[in-house]
Amino acid sequence: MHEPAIARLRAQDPDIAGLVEAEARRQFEKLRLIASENYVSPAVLEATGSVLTNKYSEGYAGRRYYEGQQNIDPIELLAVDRAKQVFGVEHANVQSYSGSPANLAVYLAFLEPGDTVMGMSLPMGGHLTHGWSVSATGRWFRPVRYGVREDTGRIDMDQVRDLARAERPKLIWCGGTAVPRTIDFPAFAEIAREVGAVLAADIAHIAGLIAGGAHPSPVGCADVITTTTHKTLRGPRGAMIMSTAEHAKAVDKAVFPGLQGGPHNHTTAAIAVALGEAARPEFAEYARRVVANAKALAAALAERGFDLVSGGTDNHLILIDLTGKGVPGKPAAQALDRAGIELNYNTVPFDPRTPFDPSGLRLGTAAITTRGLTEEAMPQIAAWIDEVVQATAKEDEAVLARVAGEVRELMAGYPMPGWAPAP
Ligand code: DSN
Repeated sequence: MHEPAIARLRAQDPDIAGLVEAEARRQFEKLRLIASENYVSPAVLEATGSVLTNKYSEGYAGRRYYEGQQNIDPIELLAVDRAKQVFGVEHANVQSYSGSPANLAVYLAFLEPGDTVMGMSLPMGGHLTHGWSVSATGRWFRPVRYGVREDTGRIDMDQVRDLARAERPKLIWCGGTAVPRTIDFPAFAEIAREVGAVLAADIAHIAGLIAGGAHPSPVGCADVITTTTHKTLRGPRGAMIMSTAEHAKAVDKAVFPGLQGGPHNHTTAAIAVALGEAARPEFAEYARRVVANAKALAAALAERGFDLVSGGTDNHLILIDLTGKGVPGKPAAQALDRAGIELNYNTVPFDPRTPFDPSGLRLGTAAITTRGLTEEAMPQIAAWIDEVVQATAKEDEAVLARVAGEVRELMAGYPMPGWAPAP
């Protein structure tokens, strides 16, 4: 049973309703370890599915290009105020459609085409929009890229400093999509100041941990901070850009009218709801548990001989190099999915394989922590991953089917926000 209910959808469009129900059941039964995913609350779902989707609101509160903003303006102002409070920032823009558009707005606010941008290389753990070659950001700007040290798997701050001094980027990105260790925001800030670059922190993965006090904040270090709202922050699919007051105008102009038309007001309301949840003491406890679970899972995997990039984790994310297990990331991820364990194949630093068939697996604990799993469950999860990876090498489908049943049985004991099996 979906919550909020989808009875009218079922009556009017059983095809779509059936697929929504099937997806909900899939999310209920599986061990969801994709590091960028979560389960939102029913309140966030209700806001996302509200009549606010009917309204156009180009502009900002008090300065719109459409009439009828009596309720939209206070909703957006609430979202902005809550973002300012939760993250302790001077300015927040909550209109970006998602993470990539938010990052593009940073380029529009601070750079001209052809300017130099420095970001973490994608296969090392960065993001497409930090200047990777296939992204507009790597084609329209001049990218220079840093990575991690081969001996530690941690960001090579000497390389960051040397490259910045040599290339004088106008913009430096820190943050990424496969970074298992704490980002040293003060060190990045020192380098950016020295070379006169704008420092942008992309905290999409760790925003919830920062909000909950389980990761240091880039506030006071970064000039501009971007984040999606749907990963550890546990809100709807959307994004925010935060900055000092000095850059507020440039950021807002870049989002609208620079890149976008009307904001998605239903998403804005859901972001406000999620930020309200993130301000509660329970959320700090949630963030602490996400990290505790990731550390426990990393330790259990290491005990079973898995090679973890950087040797472990400080946050919600674990990156496994499967080379030593003799199985590439893609077949392992596909087998794990058949066994009820959902994660993604991923490049590892210095990967000799291709991004579409890489050596690694990326996993995270944000979603399973929302379901209520604790550190005690992590050795069992590591054991299942180990069994399935071994079964992949032997093409043993029977093991996968057995594990899928055991996973289903475990997850049946942990309620899912937004859906429950019919009584
Ligand atoms: N898709 C996001 C992630 O999985 O990390 C990045 O854009």
